[in-house]
Amino acid sequence: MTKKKNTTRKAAAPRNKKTSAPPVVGVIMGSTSDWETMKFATDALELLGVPYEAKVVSAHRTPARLVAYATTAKGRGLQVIIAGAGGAAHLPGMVASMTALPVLGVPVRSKALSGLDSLLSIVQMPGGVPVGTLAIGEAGAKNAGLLAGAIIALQDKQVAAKLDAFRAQQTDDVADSPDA
Ligand code: RP5
Repeated sequence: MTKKKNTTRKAAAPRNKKTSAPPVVGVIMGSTSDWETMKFATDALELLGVPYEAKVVSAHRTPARLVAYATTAKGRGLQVIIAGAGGAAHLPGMVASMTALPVLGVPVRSKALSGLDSLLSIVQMPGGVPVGTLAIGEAGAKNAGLLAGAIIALQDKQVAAKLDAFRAQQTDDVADSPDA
């Protein structure tokens, strides 16, 4: 049977920046509908010059893909995984259960509960299987990208320099007064 393509969501599919360097950060999400949020993570990684890959891996709809991804991630050279999901957001926790790599979880804003369900699903991990949980939505995705970059920067001077420059610029951009 041929697979039916979901053309209505084509524009929202994760994009992988063409780069010669192998990815060190894996950005995964439960659905193409999460890409609108998760692209803020990859934007941050691009800003810091961190090679990444972006994939759709659903804990509920593609469990075999999830197992394959999580169990091969470290061997493929990934150093950090950012996992975003919404609603009953099992993806970050399930990935963390199958790899010792640091996993950063991004709660995607859900239609029904505005992402509070996603947040609670991701943050309440039992002691022993950590997921570093970020804020709901775009800010969480952006910060996941920056945090992954900060982890990579511990052993990569070029990424560290870009991170320092970003932080300095952010500080410089703050006005002295509200009407400046
Ligand atoms: C979750 O269900 C996904 O992470 C997404 O946030 C949510 C809705 O998915 P779609 O119905 O849009 O594919 O698994």
